[in-house]
Order: sequence, then structure tokens, then C-alpha cells
Amino acid sequence: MSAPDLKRAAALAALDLVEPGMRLGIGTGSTAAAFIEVLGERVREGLDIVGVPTSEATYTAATRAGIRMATLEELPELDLTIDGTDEVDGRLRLIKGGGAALLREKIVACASRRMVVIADASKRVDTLGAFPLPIEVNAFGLAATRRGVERAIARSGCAGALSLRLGADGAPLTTDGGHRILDARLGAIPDPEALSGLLWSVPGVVEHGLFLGICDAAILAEARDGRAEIVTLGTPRAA
Ligand code: ABF
Repeated sequence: MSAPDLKRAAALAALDLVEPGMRLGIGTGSTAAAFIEVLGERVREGLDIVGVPTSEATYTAATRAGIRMATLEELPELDLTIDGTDEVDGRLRLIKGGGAALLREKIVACASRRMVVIADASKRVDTLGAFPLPIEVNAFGLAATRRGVERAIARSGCAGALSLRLGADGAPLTTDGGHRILDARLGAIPDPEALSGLLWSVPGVVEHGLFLGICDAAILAEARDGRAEIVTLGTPRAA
């Protein structure tokens, strides 16, 4: 099965969690795009829900799909957020932010009663960190913030290079929130909780891509004998 087929299979499994009248956080990335597609089909068949996007790109895609959208200002409490991820471990700890939307994704996820990630099973890891950890930083005083981030990484027992994320035009990428992203190539993060706290203590760090204790379930699709097998990791409530 192709990756798009697996993403769609995970998205369809997440759609089963959507009930009429729900206020939905809708994520960013290609798997979230598959969810928008299948959700749009159900909305066109009459499903009544309202969505809050985690990025401008998601707002545009969901609106095009005919999904009624609102802002988090209008709907500060959500019932369920469906979003993608870059990595998920066995304790439902995530690395997110490959799509540069991590700040709004974390805000929306934390405004939701439940947060469910959808992905193909390649995102499943034993230890977080093979995927570079995105760290969203203020553009002001970037050099000083970078040194603070390097010290925080070292104090957490991790090691690895930091790089400033560039956009397609080769200039430093600017997030929806107007910030910059430093990607930390750490390889492995044995103590995500320790690293999270140390990063937050650095002046100039706005947010990072470690989602710890936020995710309720992960719906993973894996190809088995030409079919998609769905594995749901999560709390009994979510699973
Ligand atoms: C988004 O989904 C980001 O946090 C993450 O980087 C991305 C994963 O994208 P994809 O589903 O295309 O692999 O939520």
C-alpha cells in the first residue's frame, strides 16, 4: 500500500471518533490533509461540526473542503484535535513541528479535551530524537538564544547540531507566529521531560516540538498483506 493510502486509512479511523456537533482541532501536514479530505466528504453528506485550524495552510485546505471553520478565540475549548506527528513513542510522547506549525498545534491540542495523532506506522519509535527537534525561537537576539539552547541541550545530557530552518527561498523561515525555528539533530532524547523543562528556561525560546502528556491516542496505519492494518496506541478511554 502507498503512503497516501496508509495516511487515508489512519484518517478514516480517526473520523470514527468524530461526533455531530463536535468542535474539532484540525492539524497540519499530509496526514492531517488526508483527514481533512475524508472529513470534508462527511461534512458534504451532512455531518455538522466546526473546525479550528493549527495553521493558515490548514484553514485554507479545510475551508476549500467545505468544513465550517472558526478561530480559537471564538472556540477556546475544543472536544477533539486530530493532528499528524513526526515521531510517537510507546508512552504517546511526540516530536512535532516538521511542518513549522508546532506552536499553534500545541496551543490547539492543549485546548482540546482529547488529542489524537494519526500517522503511518513509520512514525512509531522506541526513543524520540531521530527526527530533528524543532525549537521555535524569537527572531530578536537569535545568536544569544541559540547559545542558551546549546547549553540547555548539553545540560539535558543530549548532544547534536542546531540549524536555523530556511524557507524555500533560502531565507530564514518565518512561522505563522512570526518566529524562527532551530532544528536540533540530537539522534536520541533519553529524558524528554528534562530537555523540555530546560528549553523552556531559555529566554527567547517560544516553544518546542516535544509534546509530552498531551496526546491521548495514536492511530497508526501499517501495510499488512496489501491491506492497511490499524493499530491504536492510547489510554483505554481513547483506544
Ligand atoms: C504536523 O504533522 C507536524 O507537527 C508534523 O511535522 C507533521 C507530520 O506531517 P506528515 O503527516 O505529513 O508526516 O502536525
